[in-house]
Amino acid sequence: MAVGAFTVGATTVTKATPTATPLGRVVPAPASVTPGKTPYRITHDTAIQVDGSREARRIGEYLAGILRPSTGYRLPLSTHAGHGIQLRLTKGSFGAEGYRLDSGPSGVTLTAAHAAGLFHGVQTLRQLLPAAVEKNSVQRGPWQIAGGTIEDSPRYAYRGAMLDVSRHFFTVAQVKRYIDELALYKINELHLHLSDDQGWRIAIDSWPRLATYGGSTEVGGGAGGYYTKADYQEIVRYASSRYLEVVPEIDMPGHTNAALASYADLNCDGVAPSLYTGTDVGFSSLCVGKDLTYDFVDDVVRELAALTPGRYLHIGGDEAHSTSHEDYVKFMDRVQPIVTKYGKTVIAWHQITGAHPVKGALAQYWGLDDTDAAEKAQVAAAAKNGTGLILSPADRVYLDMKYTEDTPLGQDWAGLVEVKRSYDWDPGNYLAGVPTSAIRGVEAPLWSETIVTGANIDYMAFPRLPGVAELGWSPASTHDWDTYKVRLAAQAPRWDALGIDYYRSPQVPWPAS
Ligand code: TNX
Repeated sequence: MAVGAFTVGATTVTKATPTATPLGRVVPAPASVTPGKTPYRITHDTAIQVDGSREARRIGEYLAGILRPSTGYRLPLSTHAGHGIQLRLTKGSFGAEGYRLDSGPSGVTLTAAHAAGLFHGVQTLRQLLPAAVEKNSVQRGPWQIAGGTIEDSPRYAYRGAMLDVSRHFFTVAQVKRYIDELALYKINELHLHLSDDQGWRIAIDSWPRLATYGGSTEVGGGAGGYYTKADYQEIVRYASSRYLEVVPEIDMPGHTNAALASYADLNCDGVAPSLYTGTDVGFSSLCVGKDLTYDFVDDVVRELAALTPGRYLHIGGDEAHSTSHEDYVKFMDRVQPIVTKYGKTVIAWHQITGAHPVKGALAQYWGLDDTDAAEKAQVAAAAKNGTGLILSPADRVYLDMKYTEDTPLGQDWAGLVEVKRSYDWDPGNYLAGVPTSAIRGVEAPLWSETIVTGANIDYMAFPRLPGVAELGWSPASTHDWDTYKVRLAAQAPRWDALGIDYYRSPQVPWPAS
């Protein structure tokens, strides 16, 4: 707080006026920050200037949608030059997602080469404003943005979060809310785990019982649910309006009880098992020897690929404990070409590296710090051979792991994962023998065996998710727990304003509320 003096009648009154949030106090940490002297102050006559492009206008509307309710200002969109907030798309060396923010007394300008960069810049701008800007009713300002320049672009192109909508089903509205939370931290990939033993969550026209029967329950025996094609497209559209790409996953050949229960013919013995509502893993397998299995996969992949504008299709491949190794390899050899035939890049859990990953495939590592050396070496060998890696070490970034023994939700098979532990590692040197170029990024999965409500999602994701987002975005040179925890703590009033529940870790110096 700065202290300002003013005079009322004959008395001089000293009043604390809030200073602007320092330019670098955002999550993820920007690549470069040059503080200036004088802040910009948003007032009733601020306008949001956009260039002629449709995308800049759309992002301007999005920004106005955040600022108008809390400031109470009109903040009209305009294409005329003048003072205010400017959003500009121009050629420049910003990269696919980078941006530049210039702030001074006459305005704030965000410049980027691509819309995603402008959008990420808007998230930075948002975090530089007081947390009350997130509220839905008129709040007191002042609405200052510190002066200076930020030049920012991501370390990794793939910065993901996964939501398991199979173990418990989440509605379109719940997924949209999570998308908004992810966007605030510049996450750009939303991986949806759409099928598992406990539920099939996406309508497939050629195999309708997958959704109507296979989607009719969930862990604990609740009603489950599934996305119609229109629902799924609505999620994809909303994600893309927040510059996130949807990565759909159909987990195969294990984790398939819901499909096997829906169609008896998919089973080697022709007998459909019951629906499953427990939390065991590794007991189901598609029938690798049957041709029908590949007709099924072809239909599912074809329909899902057609609904998905994104580049990727995730085929799972983890915990296939009921599939022999030989069958697993055979299955993956047949299924990966189906994915590429429909124009998608294969992603699979890192067990795929024990088979033959196709050219261009990405493997998602979900081992632990102490996963045995042979398994890590197999992943590293695949990486040397050209398989890209997404890092999701379970004892670091699995958002369903308990923070401490007392965490009411979550599991602990990978260990207890406090906030510092989830942040304090480097994706760049996590796996020995992996070429730097093989690391495509990081992803924080949220498995939902114990996660039932939107508030449960928030509590497990916050405050760990912003740390994973920072590992994916910020240069390694900014990595420092002691300064990170202060920036993280400063996010809490924003979560309060947004109604985001979070774990009040004693490791983080939260502001007194
Ligand atoms: C392991 S991680 C699984 C999931 C579980 C999760 C629970 C992975 C690829 N498989 O089936 O939901 O643990 O933490």
